[in-house]
Amino acid sequence: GGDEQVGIATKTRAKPKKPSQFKVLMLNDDYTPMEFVVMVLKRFFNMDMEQATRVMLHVHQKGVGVCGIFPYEIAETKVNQVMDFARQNQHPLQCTLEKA
Ligand code: NFA
Repeated sequence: GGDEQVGIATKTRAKPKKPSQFKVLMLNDDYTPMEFVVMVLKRFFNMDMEQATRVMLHVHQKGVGVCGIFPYEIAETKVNQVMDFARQNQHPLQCTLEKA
């Protein structure tokens, strides 16, 4: 018969694409108390006292530091949680995202 299905080859394999990762960065400022930053790092990034203190001092001395690396939605949520918590406590602490 003349009506057989003839078609072009179609690629069906999905490209194995990793979900892109985002760094959550914390920025230094002159006003947020060191103890508050340590509390934020413990509360939202599950750091212990030693890790939190090390990251806080790094940000204090270098101006910026990495709190963690997460898939986009989680990184976005962390940034919002930190910014809300800082605002509620009237501290100018800033947090942002950067593609890893
Ligand atoms: N620089 C702030 C202070 O001297 C402490 C701080 C550290 C703020 C890290 C923001 C981020 N009180």
